[in-house]
Amino acid sequence: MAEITRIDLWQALDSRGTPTVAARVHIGSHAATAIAPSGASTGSHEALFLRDGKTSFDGLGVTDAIATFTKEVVPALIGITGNDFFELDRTLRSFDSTPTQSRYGGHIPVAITLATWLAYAKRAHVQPYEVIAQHVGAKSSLPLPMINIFSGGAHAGRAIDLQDILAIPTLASTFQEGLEWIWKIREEAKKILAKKGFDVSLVADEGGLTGKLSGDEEAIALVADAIENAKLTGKAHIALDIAASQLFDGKNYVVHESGAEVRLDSTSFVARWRGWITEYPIISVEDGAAEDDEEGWSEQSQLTSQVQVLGDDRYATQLNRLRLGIGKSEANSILIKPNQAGTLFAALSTLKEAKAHRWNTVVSARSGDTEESWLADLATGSGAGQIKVGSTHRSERTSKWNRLLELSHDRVTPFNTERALNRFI
Ligand code: 2PG
Ligand code: MG
Repeated sequence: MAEITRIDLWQALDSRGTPTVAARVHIGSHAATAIAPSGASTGSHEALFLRDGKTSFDGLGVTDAIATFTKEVVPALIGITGNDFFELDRTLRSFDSTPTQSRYGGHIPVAITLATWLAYAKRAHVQPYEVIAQHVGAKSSLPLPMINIFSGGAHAGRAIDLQDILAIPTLASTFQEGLEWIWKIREEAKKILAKKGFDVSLVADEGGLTGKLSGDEEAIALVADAIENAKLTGKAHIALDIAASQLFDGKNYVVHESGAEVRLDSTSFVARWRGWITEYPIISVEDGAAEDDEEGWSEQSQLTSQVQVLGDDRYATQLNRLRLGIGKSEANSILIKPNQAGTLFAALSTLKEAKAHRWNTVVSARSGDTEESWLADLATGSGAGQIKVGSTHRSERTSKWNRLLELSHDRVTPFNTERALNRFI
């Protein structure tokens, strides 16, 4: 018997101290908990996070949403088999078929579907990643990490316009080695930032360094110098999350150069970062145009042979949106965030479709994340190839790195050696 026998829901806090939903799913005597993460730079196409808007936590509370969901939806989920992700998704969507789950939000369904997976793994006496590997039909492999070094945008009080400057240990031969390389790069970046007079003890939402530099390019140069100082030139490369939706006013992109505001049209905006990829060792660019800026995305399509052109807000882990992107050949990779999709099944369906079209997949945490480590199992079991979790600092980030180190120690899954990303080196 592997059916869901009970579901408990309660309000918890994420890493930003914001209320979120915790779900505990029971399969007979086995139970597991999962907490929904939440973003700061959320896209308009992703599953919604509905908050109560009352006095509790200044409107951010979710207890009313939990009470309604428990009464109206939970009874229909009891009795569903724990590894029948499809049936769980189908039943949840029979209560709310809107693309962004606008009736109940995606936060409760995602927490329940994740907890069901984890409870089922316990019931089946297997590791969580093994359940995912079986569902996806993938060969498990430890993902190549993409790790935040310097933060700006919505994750760091808009210190710079770019949201994330990350490093990838492209030539590392083990996960441990890769993690240590990035740690070294972050230490070198810290030294440079300290010399510039910034307080390096403060960290941004995802544990990265930050500071009000003169502009984006100074921050990119800082990370490039850190790679060089760590003696990792050619072995580690830079990834950017431009999070361009945050900079777009519907017509122009508003960025800052030495304190002055500059307005750029789509072509000039993409040309701006295209210049950076020729100058610096950048091999991956996420959300290089705003989510609905068709012109910007078509500009980027010309760069798919040069860098990993990665879509986050643009696809919002939604299958139909990914299909549109594949049809236009406007990118070559997608970020997979379970809470954007609203259920585990939906996230895995999007991941499978991307892989079937040979797009790279990067499983990603949110800026408001939790102490849980299931994301590491999700990335490993699905053979996603890459993972993005934030920096090497803060427990909600290290919980994922530490789980990957555990899997690495157990030597049951190899480190991703396919490295579809390496063609951009
Ligand atoms: C992103 C994520 C994670 P957020 O944009 O990729 O870095 O940020 O969760 O705020 O959307
Ligand atoms: Mg992003």
